[in-house]
Amino acid sequence: MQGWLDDETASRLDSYELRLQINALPGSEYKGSNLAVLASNPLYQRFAEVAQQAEALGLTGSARNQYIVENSRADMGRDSNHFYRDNATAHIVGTTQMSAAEAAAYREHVANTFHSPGYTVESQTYDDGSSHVWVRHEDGSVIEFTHDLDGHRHSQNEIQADGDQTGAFYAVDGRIISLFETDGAGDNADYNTRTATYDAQGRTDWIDVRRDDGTRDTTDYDQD
Ligand SMILES: [Ca+2]
Ligand SMILES: [Ca+2]
Repeated sequence: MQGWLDDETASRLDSYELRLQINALPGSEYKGSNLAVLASNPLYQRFAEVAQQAEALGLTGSARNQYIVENSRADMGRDSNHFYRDNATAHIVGTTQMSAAEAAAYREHVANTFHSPGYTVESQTYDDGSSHVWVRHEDGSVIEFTHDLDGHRHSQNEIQADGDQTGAFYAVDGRIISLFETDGAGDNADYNTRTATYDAQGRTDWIDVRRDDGTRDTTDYDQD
């Protein structure tokens, strides 16, 4: 099982590094959507995080790659709603000719070992070059990302299974322009939506609260 997931993780790591190389090429049309994928796919985010740790540990070459694979294996197990975990399990159960009782125990062991919630990634690139990515988790929560033509993150929105949402809009330099919350679950009596807008210095410029009864409260701090 471990070897199976490691093989898949290593080939994903290859494609991750290829994407990084593509980004280093000047004038690639593919660059914006490629950056968007690198920034929003949970496995690639994990690679970026672990690669940094490997670098801090002074690891290079195959030792570095091995470190990344070992520390991303559990993340690979979550990918595509446990597609690789479950396929490997079925293969192992079949080829080792386990009895029904053994197979049940083995499946349980695997599910307990690689237990992080699964997810799927869906993405779309539009005619104007901007892109939209949805990471849908097994528990019903979704993280949505939008990126512009050049791959700058434009927005990020987390939608919980109960409908509550929290999100942000970003300027091209990564600065937060606004934060918003939506009480989709209807369990917060004091608001339906609330939005805070920030100026270039990060100061609160504007707060807009819409209540469940349709009334609205706005506060203008009149910043730049
Ligand atoms: Ca709520
Ligand atoms: Ca409410």
